[in-house]
Amino acid sequence: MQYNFVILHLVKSAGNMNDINRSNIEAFLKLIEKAERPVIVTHAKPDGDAMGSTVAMYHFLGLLGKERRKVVLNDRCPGYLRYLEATMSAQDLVIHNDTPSDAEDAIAQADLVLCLDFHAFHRTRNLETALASSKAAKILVDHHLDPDRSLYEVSFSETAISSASELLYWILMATPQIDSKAENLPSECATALMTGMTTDTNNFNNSVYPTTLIMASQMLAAGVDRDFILQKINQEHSENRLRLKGFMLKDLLKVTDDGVAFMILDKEAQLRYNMQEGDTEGFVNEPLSIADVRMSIYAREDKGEIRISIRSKKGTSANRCARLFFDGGGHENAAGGKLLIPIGEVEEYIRKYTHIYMTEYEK
Ligand SMILES: [Mn+2]
Repeated sequence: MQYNFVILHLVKSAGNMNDINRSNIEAFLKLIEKAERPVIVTHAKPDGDAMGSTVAMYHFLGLLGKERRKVVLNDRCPGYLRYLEATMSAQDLVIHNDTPSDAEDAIAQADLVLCLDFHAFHRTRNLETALASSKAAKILVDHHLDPDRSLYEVSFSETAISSASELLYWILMATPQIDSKAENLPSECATALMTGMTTDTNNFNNSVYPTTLIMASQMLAAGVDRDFILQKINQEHSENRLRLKGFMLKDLLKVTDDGVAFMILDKEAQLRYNMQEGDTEGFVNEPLSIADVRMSIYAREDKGEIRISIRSKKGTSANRCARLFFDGGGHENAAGGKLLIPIGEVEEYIRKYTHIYMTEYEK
């Protein structure tokens, strides 16, 4: 087999991708070649990067002749990402929310599990138990902090990268099958990877590394239709979604003296605006446009818990705040978590603990 050392050298020198090396790539391909029933999983409430890396891996497995591959999701992706889902054969997609036992059976019967865009099994929600008891070999492709590498035969874990989709791009480029030519990627695979990188960087607004732009350039040269992707992710939403955004920014947004902005969305408002999964994706970034704001928190009432998204400006750690006070974590400037308190107590909680955080931990 020929391995392309130009690519290996490029990603090594431009980024910080120690895991993309010859022995890891060889081990990755060997596991796939051996597998008869590979299963791909990603985190619950899949976003563009989760779906992008998942769908791309699905098509790469197809290229390698893995006809019996399956994608197992905890829940279905939001509507604006259905164009990615639609490139897969419907019988290869199993969704735990719809058919729990089929999803668990698929994981139990898998002889290889590819884990994409999450650092711990619990991020897959209802798939956690099946993953933990699976004896199959596992491969990790992820860009979050601190994964447990002992759970995986092969792990690609890099944090100095835009997205799991970009990481998967460089992994695939280093394989003999793709041979460092983006035009060798199946076109559905390339579109999915470009989507994941574009959504996780918020269209090149954050987490852009030298390798990110090289990837974008190579993808455009290979004919990936970026206009189509941008239209799908930006211009296919409902009128309700835009009105909900207006309501949140005008009526819900509060800013504390510590430079923390927060919005708390209760069930009643979600019903009033007929909110669909994924509708508020990205809204948490908006308050960072305010000069005095260093961190933005979005709290949403969701089945029995309060889901928390946190974004911060450079120099303030969303990840540390999420770990300390919101039972979560993530990336340095983009993290998430949850609260198990009544919605009526969330404002007081956020005010109290972000005050402690900003005055005692961020000084
Ligand atoms: Mn991601």
